[in-house]
Amino acid sequence: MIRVTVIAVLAAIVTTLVAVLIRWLPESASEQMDRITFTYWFATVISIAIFSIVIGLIVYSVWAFRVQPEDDTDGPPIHGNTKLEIAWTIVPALLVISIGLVSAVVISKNANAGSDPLEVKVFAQQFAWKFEYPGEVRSDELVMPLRRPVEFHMESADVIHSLWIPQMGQKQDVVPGVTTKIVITPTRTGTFTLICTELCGLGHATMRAPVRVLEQPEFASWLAKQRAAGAGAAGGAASGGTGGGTQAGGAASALGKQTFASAGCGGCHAFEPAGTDAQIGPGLDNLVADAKKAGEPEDAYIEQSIVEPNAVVVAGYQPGVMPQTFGETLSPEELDALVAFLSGK
Ligand code: HEC
Ligand SMILES: [Cu+2]
Repeated sequence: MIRVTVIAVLAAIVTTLVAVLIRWLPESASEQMDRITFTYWFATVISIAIFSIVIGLIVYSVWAFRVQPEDDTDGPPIHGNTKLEIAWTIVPALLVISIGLVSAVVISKNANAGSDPLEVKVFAQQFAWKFEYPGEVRSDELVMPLRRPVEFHMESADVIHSLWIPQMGQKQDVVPGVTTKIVITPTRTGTFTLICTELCGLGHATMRAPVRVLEQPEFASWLAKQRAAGAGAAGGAASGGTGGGTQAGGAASALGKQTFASAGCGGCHAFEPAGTDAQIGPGLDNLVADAKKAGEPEDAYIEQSIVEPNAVVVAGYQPGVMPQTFGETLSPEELDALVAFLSGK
């Protein structure tokens, strides 16, 4: 019995060191991740205890009851031990039930957004994320206030995506035709990365978005600034007719460049003015020549290539790779600005 205990304690020390010394999980940045981490540790401690007892018994038995040389006799007949069997059925059952209970409590707490969450709409499409805050503030970057629950309402324009910020634990699929929800309450400021964690097409690996957690006052002023900028942009567009042509052109090309980035075009295309060098689709620096080859005016050709990618498939490339949904997900202004940006106007 003492020997079994010694071996079990040694096994427990080794496995505890492996569990503690290696950083298996990222440093938590949300209340939900704290609870998830607790669940992991709860199950890990139970696992280490069971593992150590089993290893102690196995190693001791293999060593103490090993067969002697030249011993060809059968072992003594054993009928089993009813008390022991009841114990090793009930104890593991209770442990598994306790893990299930802890998990259920954590899942329900993690889904609770409290009475005053910040609601953020999330739009996922191949291969980009967009966020919308109350007051129609749109952003390509996810900005969150410290210690306030953020409830995401998520929609997909095309296929199944999945939202995940590793340090914040929570993970939820974004499914076309369904609005899924998830709650995250950040517990430390800093910058993080939102990752699409459901294989969604060729550009999947590029489908990421920057995340910033700010102190609540800083967040409030960020949101106010975005609101003012949004209102300003709308006003600028309205007065564009009477304003100088150069200024309108500048705003349009800025929108074109911004749309190229936010729609994820750069994940597949090399285009010098945007500074991208991806190779999944053809380079876009010689579109004039391609339009001539197709025998179409340049702007019409570019617009068609974006809205209806399969109409003309560039030689050497497969149809159906470029997302077919830009006609629906881009606004007419964004589309015009994108065509102007690509044609170099
Ligand atoms: C998943 C990768 C992918 C993404 C994202 C993507 N494209 Fe494409 N694109 C392709 C592929 C592949 C082709 C070539 C096949 C074809 O013509 O449909 C192509 C073709 C094109 C062409 C025609 C090029 C030529 O030489 O005639 C244009 C223009 C274009 N894309 C623009 C865009 C714009 C603008 C975006 C962002 C709104 C975008 N693409 C997003 C993969 C992608
Ligand atoms: Cu995705």
